[in-house]
Amino acid sequence: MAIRNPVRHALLGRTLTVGTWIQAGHAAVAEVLANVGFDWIAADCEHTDIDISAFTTLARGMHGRGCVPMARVRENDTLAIRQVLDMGAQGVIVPLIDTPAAARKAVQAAKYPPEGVRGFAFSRMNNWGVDFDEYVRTANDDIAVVAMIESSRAVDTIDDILAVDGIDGVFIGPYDMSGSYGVPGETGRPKVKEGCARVVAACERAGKSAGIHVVIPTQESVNDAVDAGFTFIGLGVDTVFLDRGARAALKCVRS
Ligand code: 3PY
Ligand code: MG
Repeated sequence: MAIRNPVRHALLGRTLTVGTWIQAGHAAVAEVLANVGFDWIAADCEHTDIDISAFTTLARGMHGRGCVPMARVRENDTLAIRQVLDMGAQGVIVPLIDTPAAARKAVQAAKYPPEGVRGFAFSRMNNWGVDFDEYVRTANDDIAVVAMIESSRAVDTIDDILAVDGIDGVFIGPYDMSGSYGVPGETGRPKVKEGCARVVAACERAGKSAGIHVVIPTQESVNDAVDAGFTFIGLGVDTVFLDRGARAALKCVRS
């Protein structure tokens, strides 16, 4: 079956895609960022007040603007994954996956039977039933499932996580990762970087994409991520862009 979601295709082909992250749940944020030209945008439903209703509004802001809407769901929860897929996500990024069993649960939530347990219903993504048959036929091949690797335990089991069919790639959460190594926020520490390098090497072996969130993008941090072999790069966060842009503007006047 054809893969129509270019991001899933890129994940499995280990081709570079660049996305960004939304924490402020207003449609204008989605519209502005979607117009910038990112390949994908993930709405963060884990560390924010973005609920399913706010997510739907964000997805509406992204659709038709050439980027693939994704959701970082609040946890590895079957209903959380089902709802974002029904309401606008073409991919899910599932936090804190550190065992193959957790990875399998995430994939099952995202796939229709027989591969998984996703429920069939009329929903926004099948045009409220108008495109039900076509959507059901293509969804399992179309939807990207990305496991977040955010702990030393996950690094230790990375080969088994990547071996789970339906996991298209992984995405490192550098802040949780640094916390799990006992150095919260110190994402550049050698033991954290070593953990990240083990994830990239495992992805190369498995033929799947390694991703990372470059939370504060600078030329150096982006070059580091690309040079390290990451091909699924989350660039910045709406709130960080706002903060940096506002500070830079104010500095023009104050300096
Ligand atoms: C982390 O750094 O842990 C994240 O989840 C960033 O998205
Ligand atoms: Mg995290």
